[in-house]
Amino acid sequence: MFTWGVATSAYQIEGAAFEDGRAPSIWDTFTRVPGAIINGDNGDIACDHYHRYEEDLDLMNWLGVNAYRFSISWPRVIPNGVGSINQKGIDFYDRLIDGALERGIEPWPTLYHWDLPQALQDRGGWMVRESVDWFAEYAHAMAERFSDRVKNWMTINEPFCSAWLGHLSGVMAPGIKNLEKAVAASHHLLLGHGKAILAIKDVKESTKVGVVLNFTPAVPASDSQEDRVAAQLADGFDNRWFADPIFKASYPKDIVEAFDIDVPIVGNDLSIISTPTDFLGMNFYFRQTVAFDEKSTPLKYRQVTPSAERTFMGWEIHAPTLTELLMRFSSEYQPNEIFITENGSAWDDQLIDGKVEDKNRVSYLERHLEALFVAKAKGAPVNGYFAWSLLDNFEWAYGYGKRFGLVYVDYPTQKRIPKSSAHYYRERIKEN
Ligand code: IFM
Repeated sequence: MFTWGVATSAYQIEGAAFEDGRAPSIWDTFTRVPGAIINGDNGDIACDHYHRYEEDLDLMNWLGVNAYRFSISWPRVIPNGVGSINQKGIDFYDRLIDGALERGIEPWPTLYHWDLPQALQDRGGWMVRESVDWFAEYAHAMAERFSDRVKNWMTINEPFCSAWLGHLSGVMAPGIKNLEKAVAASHHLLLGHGKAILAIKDVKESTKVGVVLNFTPAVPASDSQEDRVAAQLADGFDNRWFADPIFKASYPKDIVEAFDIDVPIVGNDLSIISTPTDFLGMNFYFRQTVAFDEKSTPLKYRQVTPSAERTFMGWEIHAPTLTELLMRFSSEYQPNEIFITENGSAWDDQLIDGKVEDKNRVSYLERHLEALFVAKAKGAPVNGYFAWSLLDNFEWAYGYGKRFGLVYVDYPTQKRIPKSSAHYYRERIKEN
């Protein structure tokens, strides 16, 4: 059966940031940094999903999805990151998982979608090697609580963002700008992923465990040799840096050389990182066009914006890239199974007479689903699709101004209004 789902993440929708024993995460801290987030927004209330999860599960039921990808808020269930468990946090996810199952929806939790407990950041966060064991301990504890009902786990969401955006460009929490620290964080995130697989399987061997990587294929701005090298580097930095260790037990040589920094590999780290995953979660939004740029650091290229159809994020819309990516990945890395764990688009949605007619999102969705099924017909082992996102939500450094939901959220009233794209997705699922 094809998996039809929707995806969300804890910090982006839950709210209830200071309730029932939840402790701060690095995002609670980062959103307080002046100028870090557009409009000074934060996730304190977000979509109030913590209190409205029943209504949100009903919406999923109405859509007809058979899977829900969400993330567990680490500081809600283990406020200090390690040590004592917050039972009220566990109770919330118990209710969520049970409520999903009652509606015939499989729960697909992600363990880490960027909200590291602040208590662990204070001890060095992902930059220090101990983070690997903190994460494995957390994974084990969650598997013990939920693996009686959860059949598919995802370890880490988009380590690219945590490592590069959180520790190199600093546009995401924890807001650090240092290549050496970013490289260390990337290695510990990957190692944490490997150890988390072992921890989950230790609780229940038959559980399926995957990782979620975001892929942004790169095309050269021109035919010049320099631009073609730039596209290779962009592919290495964005895509291969995270896929190669997991699927090939090595870091890409060209990027290691270009960084000119030692990756803090110890002993058999690479064999732990490449512990077989049951599936790959692939997030795809857009492709990038890049050009050689002598002055750019740490790699000599920059993104350019040739005229093309773009979303409200400024991201190019190019659905055939999804087919190419799925084909490339299937042959180059040979995962057992692939699930598109995120795909979607932000638009300047307008609520008019109680309706949101988001034709652009419908068209984006339609084209990307078509691209997925072309790849499937050609043999890519892609067995599911999760639309990003169920709801409009807190879009990180962009705050609430960028809406990705199939369902519009009127934040002052927290009213949920299914957009045209929700109706389209519902019909598409029914047809199948
Ligand atoms: O909102 C994010 C999500 O948290 C991770 N993947 C990309 C989405 C859109 O930017």
